Amino acid sequence: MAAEKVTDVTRRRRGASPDDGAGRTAGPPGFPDYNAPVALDVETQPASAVQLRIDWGIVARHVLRSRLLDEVEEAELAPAGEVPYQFSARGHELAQVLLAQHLTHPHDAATVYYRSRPFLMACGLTPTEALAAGMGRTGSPSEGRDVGVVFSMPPRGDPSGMRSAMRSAGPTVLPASGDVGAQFTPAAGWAQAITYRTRVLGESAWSGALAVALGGDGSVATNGFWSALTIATTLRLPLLFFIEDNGYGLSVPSILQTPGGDIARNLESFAGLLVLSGSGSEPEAAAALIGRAVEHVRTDGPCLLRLTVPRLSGHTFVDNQAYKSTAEREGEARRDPLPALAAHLPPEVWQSLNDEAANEVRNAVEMARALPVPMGDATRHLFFEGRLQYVGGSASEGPPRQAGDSLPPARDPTRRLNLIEAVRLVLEEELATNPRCLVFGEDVGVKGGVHGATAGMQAKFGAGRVFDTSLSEEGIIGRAIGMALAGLLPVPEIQFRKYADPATESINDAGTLRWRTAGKFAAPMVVRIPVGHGKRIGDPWHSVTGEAIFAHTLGWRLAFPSNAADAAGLLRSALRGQDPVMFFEHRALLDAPDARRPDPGPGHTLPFGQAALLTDGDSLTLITWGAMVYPALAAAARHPGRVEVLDLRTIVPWDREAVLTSVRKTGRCLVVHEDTLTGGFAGEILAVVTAEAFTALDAPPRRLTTPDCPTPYSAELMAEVLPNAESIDAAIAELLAF
Ligand SMILES: Cc1ncc(C[n+]2csc(CCOP(=O)(O)OP(=O)(O)O)c2C)c(N)n1
Repeated sequence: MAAEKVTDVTRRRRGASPDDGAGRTAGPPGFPDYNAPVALDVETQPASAVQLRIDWGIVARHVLRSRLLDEVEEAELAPAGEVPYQFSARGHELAQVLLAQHLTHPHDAATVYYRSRPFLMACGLTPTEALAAGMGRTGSPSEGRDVGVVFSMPPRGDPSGMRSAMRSAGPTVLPASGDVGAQFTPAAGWAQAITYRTRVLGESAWSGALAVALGGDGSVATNGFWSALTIATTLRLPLLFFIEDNGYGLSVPSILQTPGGDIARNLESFAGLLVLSGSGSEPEAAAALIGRAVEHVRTDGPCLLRLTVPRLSGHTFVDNQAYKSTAEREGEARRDPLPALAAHLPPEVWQSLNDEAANEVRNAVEMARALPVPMGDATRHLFFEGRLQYVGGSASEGPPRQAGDSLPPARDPTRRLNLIEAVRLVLEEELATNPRCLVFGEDVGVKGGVHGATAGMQAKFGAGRVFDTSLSEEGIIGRAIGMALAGLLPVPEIQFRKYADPATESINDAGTLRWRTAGKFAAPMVVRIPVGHGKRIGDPWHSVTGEAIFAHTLGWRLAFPSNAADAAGLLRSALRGQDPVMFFEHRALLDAPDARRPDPGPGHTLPFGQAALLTDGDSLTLITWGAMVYPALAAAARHPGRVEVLDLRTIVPWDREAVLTSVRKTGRCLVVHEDTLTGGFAGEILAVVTAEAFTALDAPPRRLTTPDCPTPYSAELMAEVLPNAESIDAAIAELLAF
């Protein structure tokens, strides 16, 4: 096939300079000048910046190993069921291997997808590891936990195979996701971390690094793609969108993913983006385009490179491609990059590389078969278990911080704080003592947050550390993943609980990231979310608590404090932990007199999983949390000495022992929460109480919650559905009389 037109449309319209003439500026005063040219550090100056000379022998070696591995899987291992879920990369190899040659900066990172194995192998993944992954064996990157082509890899060695002082390490391959499109925002997060570490922290070792996200033509239709594109271009981040367009997303043609089927063409007018497009089957042309793209990203900002590639096999082994015509398949075969690559080498060299690769693959099959099947630890690594991950978290570059170290002196202990002040004080302490901590979200910058939690913070710590973001919750959480993996401590705010909905995919992926990599990677972050109804008003959008959904979201800790002191202690613990944390701030409590407490001081931490016993009683245990604590206390006061009120304070983990000890003493149990009934967290507590304390019960355990309906806007209607002191009192009376 004739060489495709190489498109470069960006030079003529690169827009966003600090003042681009349209009145747009780079950001508020103090905001890092993302538009300023990046000065490359001499020692870490990437190879691409000095015109990488491609060694076609090395490229051929990687391409052939990948091709032969796919062939063995397709001919032998998949039909025999030894690799139960096989994704072939035949046709994609050349483009990916060429890309890997350029990722030579020690702080380069890539987010990959299931068809990225050639890239992984060119970055150091061995054929044995690749096969072990497909076979679900020990010794694979996920230790048999994840689909064999859903990879992660801490940096290793020299991806180009060429010795040079400038090529000391391969990229960090961030944990891939099985969700198409979920790879883009973490890459944007890593790219933003590069910018942060270079420009805000002045770490020259990070200068010139880049992030690249690999994706197919289907992935350009996803939310994650557009979110990352907006972030990368508005902030001019060193992010390469590397799109391998094989014309199909499974069986759906690319014309349904983007109009006309060519994302590069459609992005021609996107400001701040270099757009390149060409064939991934032609060695010289592809190498030139990739080199150009990488160089641009390292020095100038984001680029989207679309390379057309053939998909020479089905989407997976079981896909017979009946949706493609014979002519189409023949056309794809003609675009196979291997013959063109072979032409770059003398036939005898190609033959010997082929023989070598065949031997290597054959040996790898035997070695992978001999690896043990992972047994008995499938539930480990959901949370931090005491051994620090290799990649991710601000502690991974130094010892974890101890409580009370290098904090500002104690404040006036007689001062009473409201809940929002407590949150603000702890965040400011963290920003003051941990330069790797960043606070960001919608309106948290100049405005100080719609709830005021970050008021004045940007002025104190600068717009490089406390900043506003584009309106994309997937962007906020996905980017926090990338930042955390790059060693920062992101503290994003989601403006209201309901607006975490668009981030669901990223939240789920962040939670299972440690587990999926068998403890090698982790993305600790603290996500602050105002939840629940307001002091006087509610509605279906701003009043959700929804803790049950996050309790069911694997790998997240969840704090739900009811007062200022608990909020301070739990937030400080969260910031020093190694797991992702959801930190709920109840809107009705932010400034409520009931929730105010004396300042517990800068060393105060509160462990997760420790309930507070608020009243003593001998006849009933009332378990609650958040804003429901106060009507529960009012109701309990009407039954002096009889009701033991427990404030759980954290939902994940929750204090089973405190609950069971109390229920065994009182014989009765009532759970009250603001979240709705069906599937609410009360169900979980009552299931445990019933199973573990059945013989101690004198009455059926009960729950009192908002019924299964959204929070209404009318104050009268809202009062009708929320539990209150009267309805709680009635439930207590009923249970006591049983
Ligand atoms: C969010 C999400 N939706 C659907 C799927 C199922 N799925 C897996 S791959 C795929 C097609 C993706 O095509 P493309 O991005 O073009 O990559 P290619 O497989 O062609 O390399 C689909 C629909 C998924 N994994 N994730």
